[in-house]
Formats: sequence, structure tokens, C-alpha cells
Amino acid sequence: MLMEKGNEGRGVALLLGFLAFFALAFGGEDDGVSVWPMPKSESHGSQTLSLSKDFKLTTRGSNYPDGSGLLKEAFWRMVDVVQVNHIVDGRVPSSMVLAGLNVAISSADDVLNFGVDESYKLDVPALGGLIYANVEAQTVYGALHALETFSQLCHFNFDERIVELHSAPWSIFDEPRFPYRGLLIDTSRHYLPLPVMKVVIDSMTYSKLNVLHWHIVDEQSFPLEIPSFPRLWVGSYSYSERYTVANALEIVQYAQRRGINVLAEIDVPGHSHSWGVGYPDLWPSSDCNQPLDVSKEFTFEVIEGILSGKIHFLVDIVVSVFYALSQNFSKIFNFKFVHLGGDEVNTSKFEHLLLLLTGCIMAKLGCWSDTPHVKEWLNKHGMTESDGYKYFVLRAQKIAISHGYEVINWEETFDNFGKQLSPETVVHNWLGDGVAEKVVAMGLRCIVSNQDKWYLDHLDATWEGFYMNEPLTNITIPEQQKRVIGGEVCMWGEQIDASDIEQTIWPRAAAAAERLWTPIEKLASDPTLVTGRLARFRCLLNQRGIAAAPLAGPGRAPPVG
Ligand code: CP6
Repeated sequence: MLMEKGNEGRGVALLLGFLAFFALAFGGEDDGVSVWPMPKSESHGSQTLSLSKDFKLTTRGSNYPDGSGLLKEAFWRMVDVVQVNHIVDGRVPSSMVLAGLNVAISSADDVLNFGVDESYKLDVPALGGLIYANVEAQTVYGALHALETFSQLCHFNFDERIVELHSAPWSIFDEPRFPYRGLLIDTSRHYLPLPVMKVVIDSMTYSKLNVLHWHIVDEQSFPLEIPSFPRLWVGSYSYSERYTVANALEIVQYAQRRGINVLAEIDVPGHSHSWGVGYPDLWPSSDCNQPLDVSKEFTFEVIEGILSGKIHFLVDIVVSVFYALSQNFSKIFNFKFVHLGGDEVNTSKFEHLLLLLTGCIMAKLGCWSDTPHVKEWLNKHGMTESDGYKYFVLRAQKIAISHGYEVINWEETFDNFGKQLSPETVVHNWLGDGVAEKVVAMGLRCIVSNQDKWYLDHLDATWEGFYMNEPLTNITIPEQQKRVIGGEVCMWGEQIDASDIEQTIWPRAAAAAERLWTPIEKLASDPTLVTGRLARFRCLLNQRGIAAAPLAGPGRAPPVG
């Protein structure tokens, strides 16, 4: 009886194998490429190799000295996630065992910044033995992507306890469609401990996202230490819910060693209640505690102090001299861009009234002209509230530019001031569709994050919707297309914290990551065509310790009844 059952099983397996053979032989999808996001071009065969227990990194023909060990560390992380350390030497003939990976990098330099060459070539031979798989890349960051892709070709076989690599030989050439592929995290609404941020960074590398947009401060809390104004982080939730300068540096360096730039956001002039907890002068009045007080020079001294790290007051010197001499904001956040927010500044009485009528908690935003000294200042300068908002945003831009940054602002700044923004401004869309086309037609650059498609805090947004959001909709002129530098999914923090951030981000962020990486011709026109591959990627995240939700997770209505 048992025998029969066994035979039955084998019969089914044979039948499946037979069907798979036909599917392959007669041009059906062979489903062999389970890499996420899909590479730009690939071809493969049907051999199965296995990885040596002693899988090695070599760097013949490479110009990259790896003085900091960045590549070596990435290689050992890769070896670790594919579980080479669990291999038991078995019955695999040595000719089918891959000895290692040779990585040849052209550039000796490993400065990570916007637009760094992320391309790579990955060739896996059909036979093992003494032969190595080969990676070629312009920069070490392209090589990191190659390692990620290689890891996704590997599967741990629990019966044999070996690491298998199917469908060899492989020849892959890959590079991203967009240079900016971001994820926003928000540490003001809920503090995120450093280990949680690091896990988020790790998980980003698995789907080749390359910008961590760190929305550090907002109205609820100011968790970052600012040496030049050491009372700013009095606005944090608690002593333990703070980032020191050293913590911020640790996160930036951790990300950079994984090919990820950190974009710091200092959102002004709205969303700034927490700033005034330590410096009440930043509030127009106690009833009007955001937006920041446009009428005071002190406000701009603080912004200058944050971005420069310069010390303004004798009393603060004692506290901050040590840090200020060694590090400052623009040295730590050394990405080419800084994000200066500029969103949701409700300055007009009309909006104020509307917000009150609709019971919105942000009703106090429209209060500049309700505050006598601010109103007087506006009158003196012949400004309306809306002029004051423009003056604020443009002055903050100038400060950031003077420290070598290019500025990203939320789209309201474009809607209100358009061409008056610095020509280097990158406009960050969020309100809806159709903005990018206006921005790029006017000659500015754009990042797409339309809230109905790419906001992860919208739990009713499905992964299919994330997959189908096309940043270049209605943009056909190549020179305008280039100005859409990419897109970003946003994990706003009001409703999530360390306990559920991973499963709220994943797998939906991965759907957007493929949209931002893979050439449009290779993207599925119907998301159901990638369900299997995304489900496997989600499983891979789980295997690597990331609590990615099932594909039927966020975005699905709960069962009725
Ligand atoms: N915080 C800040 C937020 C949002 C924005 N800015 C936001 C607005 C609407 C939705 C989600 C998030 N929470 N600073 C807008 C850019 Cl639906």
C-alpha cells in the first residue's frame, strides 16, 4: 500500500515533469527567472549547478581596491543569505559545483551619489569545477546589485542540504530604468529604533531600491540631535526616542555601504510644531504653533544652524563643541539632495475656516495673520500670507543651496510658485496624477509618489495598484522623460511603528521597485502575470527574516461576515 502511494506520487511528479518539458519545449513561459525586479536582459539554460561549501570571492581584472571591505562584506552577506554555511558535502559531482564568483569592477572609486552607474553583467557557466561565475560592473554599486541577483538564482535544497542554482548557464545584463528609487520612512510620528531602520535598509537592497527618504522631524516629535541648537530635540518623545549625531552617521554609513543614499527631510514651514517645544520663539504664538514664524530672523538662523552645524550661542557651545567640530548635518547627510518639505501649509483664512468646519486637527495651521506681530510684519513687507509662504520656501532653498545641496520640495511649492523655485529644484509629487507632466514641461525635475497609488499607509492600496503606477504617463518627449528622475513609495508613520513596519512596506514596495527598475517593455501589462514571481520574492523576504505580508495582505478588504 505504501509502495503504491509512493509510486502514485512519482507518477504525478513524472506527469508534472512531462508537462513542464512540453511547456519549455514549445515556447511556454518556463518560469525559470524568479529574480525580482526582472533584469533588463537575460538568457539561461537548463543545467543545475550547486555552490561549493567553500564558495569564494575573487577579483581578477578588477580596479576596485576595496580598501574599506565594502565588496567583501557584501559578498559574505550574500553567502550568508543563501545559506552556504548549511551545506553538507554530498553527492554532487565536482564538475557541477561552482567554486566561486569573480567580480571585476572598472572604477576604483566608491563615492556613492545620485546617478552612480548601477549596471552589471552576470555570467554563470553551465559547468562548475574550477570555473567561476563572473560579474562585471562599472562601480562597486553595480556589483552589489549583481550579488543580489546571483543570490536570487540560488535555492537551498533541504533534502540534499546543498545550495542549488538552476537554469544555468545564465547571461544577464542589467541596469535600472530610473536613477531614483525611493522609500520614505517617518520617524516623527513613531520613533524607529536603529536596528529596525537597518532591517528596512537591508530589505531595500533585496528589491534594488536605492534612496531611503528619512522624514526625520514633523509636528509630533523632533528626534534628531542638532548640535547648533541643542534644545531642538527637547521636542522628541523621550530621551530614548532620539537619534544622536553619531546614530544618524551610523544609519547613513550603513545605507551607503549597501548602495543606498539617505535623503534627509527637514519639512518647513508647516509640520513643525515639535521645533517650538525647545524653542518657543519659533512659534508665532502659543495658539499658533505652526507654521514656523516667518517674521523672525531667528527662524532662519535655526534652519541655517541645522544645515550648517554652526554654533550661535555661547551657552550652547559647551554642549555642542565636540560634535560640531567633528560632524555636521551636511557632512553626515552627504547625498546631493536635501528635502525641505513645504507641504500642507495652510496659511489662508479660507482654508483655516474650511479645516475648522471639517473638524480637521490641523486647523491651527492658518494662523500667521491671526498673530499680530506676524501680521504686522507681513503688512510691512507688503506680503499676503501666501507671499510669506513663498518667501519662506525660497529663503530655505537658498540656505540649503549655500551648503551645496540641490533641493527637493513637495509639490505644493510647485503648484504655488512654479518657475520661481530654484531651477535645480526637484518637485516631489504626492497629491495625485498628472503633476509630473506639468513639472517636466516647465523644465524642472520630478519624483513621483502619487498618494492614491504609492502611499503605503493607504492600507487599501493593492500591490497590483503599486505595480501599475507608471511614472511617465503622458510624458513622451525624451528630454522631459529624463527629468522624471524616479519615484518613491511612502511609509508615513502615523499608524505604524516598529511592530508592523515590515509587513506594511512589503511586498507592496517591491511591486513599485520593479516598475522603477525594469524597462517598460519588460513589465507585465497585467499584474496577474507576475503574481507567482512576486509571491516567490515575498517568500524570499520571509526566508531572510523580513516579515513581508502575504500577497493577499494590505490592500485586501477583510472577509465579509
Ligand atoms: N506628513 C507630512 C504627512 C503627509 C504629508 N506630509 C501625508 C498627507 C496625506 C496622506 C499621507 C501623508 N502625514 N509631513 C504629505 C506629503 Cl494621505
